[in-house]
Amino acid sequence: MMIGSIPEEKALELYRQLVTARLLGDKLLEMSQNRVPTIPWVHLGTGEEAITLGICAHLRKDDYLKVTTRTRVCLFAKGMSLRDILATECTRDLPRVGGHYGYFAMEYGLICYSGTLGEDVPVCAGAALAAKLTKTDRVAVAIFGDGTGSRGSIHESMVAAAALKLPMVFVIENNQYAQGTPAQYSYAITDLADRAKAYGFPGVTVDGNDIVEVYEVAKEYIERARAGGGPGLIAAETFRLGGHTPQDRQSYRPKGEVEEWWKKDPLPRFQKTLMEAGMLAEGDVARMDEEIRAEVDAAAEEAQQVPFPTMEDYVKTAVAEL
Ligand SMILES: Cc1ncc(C[n+]2csc(CCOP(=O)(O)OP(=O)(O)O)c2C)c(N)n1
Ligand SMILES: [Mg+2]
Repeated sequence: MMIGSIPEEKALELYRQLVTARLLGDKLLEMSQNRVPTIPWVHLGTGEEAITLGICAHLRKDDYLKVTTRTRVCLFAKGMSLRDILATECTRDLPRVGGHYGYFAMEYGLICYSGTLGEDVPVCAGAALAAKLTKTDRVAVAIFGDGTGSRGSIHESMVAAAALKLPMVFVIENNQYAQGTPAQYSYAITDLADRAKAYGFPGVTVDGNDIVEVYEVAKEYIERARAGGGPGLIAAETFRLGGHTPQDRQSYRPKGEVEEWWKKDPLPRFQKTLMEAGMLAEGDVARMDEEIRAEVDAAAEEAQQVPFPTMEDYVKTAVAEL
């Protein structure tokens, strides 16, 4: 049995990953509210998880990936353990991931995301260039927000990636807002994938809340890049279901907008697809939920046992990285 081109086993794995990412985000919020020392900026991506997970389904551990701050809870799909993710979030495991909250972990091909938004995309393009020059078949994927997508660093990366035919996929995670600014205020075009034409590579807009569509398109774009066909742009339409941060009062939102988007939440949507296909039953949903909750709880406990780094740890890592 298949869902589109997704084999049943893979579809069930994706479902499990969607639940895991959601519960990990919830846990992060709970920890920050309970004053567990965490990274100060809890930028949750509730409802945006299908994009990173649909992409990671086609990435190897040695491929390069730059996520957004919202989708860092999906990094288990690139090989990080839940414990390591939460230990990083608790600022305990920082030297091992490069001493930065943005996750720089070459063992998982993770390019650090930058707090200065967009500065990380040229780094990702550099990784794609390295992959090409060293004649490996690695690819680099850079995921960034709709607000970030207008920065000059992204434009320059796209120009270079096109000219050098880099094995790279650019992904705009259009969650409709950059803090309080709606995406339609920032762009004179409605279809952000149209930008690809100007650079000379393919572009496509997908429903980022439909993991099946993301999976199919990501497969095509990543396979093409890996085979030497050059870069591409995927504009994934989604929605930031929560505030910019949990403290955001969201007074800039039109009435009813959030409620409408909750109806398109990728998690129950995919659950319904799997149930209709007979791959998932009510009992499986409840069982998986319980199992994953236990895994996330255990990871949170373990993460809080990881000692805080010492200055020596940082120095050791810095020297080792050189
Ligand atoms: C270069 C830069 N400008 C401004 C900021 C402040 N800032 C942090 S998050 C954010 C919104 C980014 O919007 P978007 O790229 O759409 O990502 P989203 O938060 O929606 O995931 C801004 C403006 C920053 N961190 N870096
Ligand atoms: Mg945004």
